[in-house]
Amino acid sequence: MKAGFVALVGRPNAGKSTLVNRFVGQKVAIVSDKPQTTRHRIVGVRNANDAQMVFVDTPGIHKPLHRMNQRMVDTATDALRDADVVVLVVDATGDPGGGDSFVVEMLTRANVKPIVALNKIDRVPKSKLLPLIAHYAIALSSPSIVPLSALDGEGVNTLESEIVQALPEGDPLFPDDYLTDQTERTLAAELVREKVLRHTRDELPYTTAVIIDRFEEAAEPGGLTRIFASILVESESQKPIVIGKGGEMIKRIGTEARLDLEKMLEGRVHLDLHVKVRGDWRDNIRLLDEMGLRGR
Ligand SMILES: Nc1nc2c(ncn2[C@@H]2O[C@H](COP(=O)(O)OP(=O)(O)OP(=O)(O)O)[C@@H](O)[C@H]2O)c(=O)[nH]1
Ligand SMILES: [Mg+2]
Repeated sequence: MKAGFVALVGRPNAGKSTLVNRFVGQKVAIVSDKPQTTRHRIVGVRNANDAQMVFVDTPGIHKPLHRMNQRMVDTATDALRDADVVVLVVDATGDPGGGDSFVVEMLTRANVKPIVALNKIDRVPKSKLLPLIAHYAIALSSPSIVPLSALDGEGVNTLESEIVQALPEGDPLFPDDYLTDQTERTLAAELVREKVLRHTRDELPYTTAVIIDRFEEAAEPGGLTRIFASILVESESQKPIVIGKGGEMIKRIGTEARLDLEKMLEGRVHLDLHVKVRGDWRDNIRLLDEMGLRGR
């Protein structure tokens, strides 16, 4: 039996959360086409092939301009320290740039030899893949490199074999029905934020956070769960964007999040959303702590 922690790290938008969801077989991390979607550490477990892989999804590594972003990047670097295996997830649709070199240097400094997952090959011609493989082979002095698509699953089995091979021998760290450390409360906040990310653009995805004010569990299985949440924005001018014309946007966000939540909770959900202005939330220690964005 093999068991251990597998950290997924890389630049924002590379596909780390998509990959963790595929490995777990369930949505434990929200996904969007906007960078910096994941803001905290997310554990998702996979039991297969005589191994327990404890995946740790991390925020994308970027230049931090707010306290929130510093905590995000710290979360990613801390995950390296605790990992038995590190997977560097790379978006293979672009050419390697400064951000990619920064991540490679960080791994080298930390003395980490990652497995490289070249992701999104469903959108990359084979001719573009070879130079990229050569680039990472040189930059990280011949690591194992696996081209794959987290979206359609191609190559994911190969990555899994590489991970299992690299894991230490050991007993499982969690019971085999344990899938994630994310509470229903956190997942509820995240699913609302996912819909905000999906429907807004420009600075809104970065300046929005979701806080659960009250979470009333269903009295019986399949019963009604009542969730009261606040969507935080940074300025009065952002409020009408989230609310939309005649409340159309907030209604759409609420409906889509509620449908996801009803599936997750296997019961009816009453979701009550409010938009609040909190000018400094990205630098507000109390709010960041409350959101589970832990500092060092
Ligand atoms: N075409 C394609 N798109 C993908 C693939 N994997 C992920 N994506 C898309 O890439 C975008 C980012 O995916 P995420 O999983 O949120 O990326 P992430 O690395 O977790 O991003 P952060 O949380 O911001 O660091 C989403 O729009 C995904 O649907 C893939 O294999 N192929
Ligand atoms: Mg993510």
